[in-house]
Amino acid sequence: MMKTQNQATTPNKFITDWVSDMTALCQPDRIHWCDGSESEKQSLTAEAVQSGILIPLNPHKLPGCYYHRSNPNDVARVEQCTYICTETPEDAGPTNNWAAPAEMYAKLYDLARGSMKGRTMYVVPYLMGPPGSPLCKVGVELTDSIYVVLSMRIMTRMGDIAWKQLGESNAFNRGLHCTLDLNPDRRYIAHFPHDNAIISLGSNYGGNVLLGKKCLALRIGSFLGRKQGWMAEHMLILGVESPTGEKTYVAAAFPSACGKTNFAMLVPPEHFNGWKVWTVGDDIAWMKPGPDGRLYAINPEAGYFGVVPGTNYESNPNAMAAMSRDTIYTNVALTPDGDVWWEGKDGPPPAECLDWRGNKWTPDSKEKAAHPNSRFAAPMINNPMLAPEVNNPDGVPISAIIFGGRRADTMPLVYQAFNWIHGVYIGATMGSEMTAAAAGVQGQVRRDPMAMLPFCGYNMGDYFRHWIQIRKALKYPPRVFNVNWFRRDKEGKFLWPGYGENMRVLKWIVDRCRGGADANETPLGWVPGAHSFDLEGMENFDTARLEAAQTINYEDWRREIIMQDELFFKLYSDLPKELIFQRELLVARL
Ligand code: GTP
Ligand code: SPV
Ligand code: MN
Repeated sequence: MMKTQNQATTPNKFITDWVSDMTALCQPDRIHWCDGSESEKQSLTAEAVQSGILIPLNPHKLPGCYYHRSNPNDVARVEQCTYICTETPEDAGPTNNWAAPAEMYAKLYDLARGSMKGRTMYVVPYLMGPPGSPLCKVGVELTDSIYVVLSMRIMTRMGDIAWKQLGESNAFNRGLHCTLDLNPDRRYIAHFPHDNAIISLGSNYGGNVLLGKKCLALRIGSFLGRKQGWMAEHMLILGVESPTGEKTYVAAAFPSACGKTNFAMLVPPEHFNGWKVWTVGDDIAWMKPGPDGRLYAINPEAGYFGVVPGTNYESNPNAMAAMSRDTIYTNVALTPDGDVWWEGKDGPPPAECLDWRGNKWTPDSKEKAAHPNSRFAAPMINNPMLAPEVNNPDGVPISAIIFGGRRADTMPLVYQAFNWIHGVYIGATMGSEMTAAAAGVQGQVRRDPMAMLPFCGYNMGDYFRHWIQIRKALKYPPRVFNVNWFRRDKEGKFLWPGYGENMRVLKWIVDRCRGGADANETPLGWVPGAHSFDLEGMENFDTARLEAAQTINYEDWRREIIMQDELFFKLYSDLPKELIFQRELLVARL
């Protein structure tokens, strides 16, 4: 029998019925309906601190910041436990794990039954997208994790604002999250696209449990987008402002831990006096053709769940500012004075600290102090370069789409697709080295089409077809580019300095979109012409390294095409013929 409960904060019958069904299933001791208020944040934070889930950080150095350690077996997304439960396996396609919806519901409800005994069930209403936007979606997450509630409060527009948008409607995503005992054998991230529902069990980490993010905004979102004529993409959105105040917006798809947050927060080098880069979003874009024939994008999120290691005042000062207050740090190292530390932070390492597992760490330790996938959750309003358009319900018009992976070889620093369909082919055949953002082997190159391999909620072949189709609704399709910040020399050093210097690549892209910069034709696509790529102010940079970064090595490309074929074989029966034709054209050009 339930002991306490605050009043349901919405009269919506669909909500109250569903919450009472899930209450009967999970049998929590208490229900807490979240309103999103400041006082609620304070009381939940105090409770989390008291129970040891959050550790307050030094209020002078990091005001409003807290520290969290996850279970060491629960530090990243788990693709092998992620399911798309469509009616048929063909609907989910060969790149997703599939299970029959009825069987999956039965199995997961069995695991969830009684799992919240002695615990509180939090009802977390949230919006994905600016209120009033035609793309904005309502989600409700039922969770027994106070860490999830406080993180969702940062990552989404959480609280009564969502009830207001929902009204009496039944159009909301139903998300159920039960922490269980964190046994990896009972870990499931299951999506039911036809029901707009998600069940996540047995994890308490990031993309597995902040259900608005990868589960709703990408997997369910991509499924809905195909039906409704829009796109849900794993893309950052940024605005480039010229010294005369002209703004150009671009969206870029890089796989997990391949540089989206960094690119979205880029600070131009000194040479680009008067140029500004504004962040609209750092991870997810929802895009829809507008009435004027351009492609418009919104960022559905309200915060950043960013990779911490490697972040410092040189590589990403805006991220450092964003995580300087009101931030939850997960799995970094904790110093004796209540500060946080990680590999790649400014300054020397602490003489002693506690590592992400809570063990004593010194600079002589062999293990890393921070987990490679340690993260910060920071409100986007902390970002000094937050684009004011982020709250615009109509979004921003996209001039360029950029694809990019983490490739030690083969892929040039930058090239431009000949046209839209060629651009779709480039995105569809993307490859990237695997990173710590997902559990599994690191460093191995795998195909990750449009950076959506772990996030596409339906058949990847149909997803490619959707990309091809969208072109028909666009009078002014974005130009498409490919970049690679991660090509290496023989010694294993990055050929291109990256980070702020990526402004030079971005500037060429913006110039191309505005019909400015010249380009040379290669078998891969257009590359910067001799005088259109600005290297001024890079006194210590050897231009031979740029040439090496741009080299097309035909031996590498033969291997690349064979690797691309592996994905095409897997998808063969669903693959749009246009892409096979693009493959033939590329082989002929090479
Ligand atoms: P998710 O949040 O997992 O989707 O990652 P992301 O795509 O936002 O990647 P992020 O910007 O957090 O960067 C991931 C890693 O790549 C960090 O360790 C960065 O330091 C590194 N990185 C980012 N940009 C560059 C770059 O231009 N050059 C090099 N060499 N490394 C970079
Ligand atoms: C990613 O893996 O692409 C992330 C981190 O952005 S998570 O939210 O854990 O999916
Ligand atoms: Mn991501």
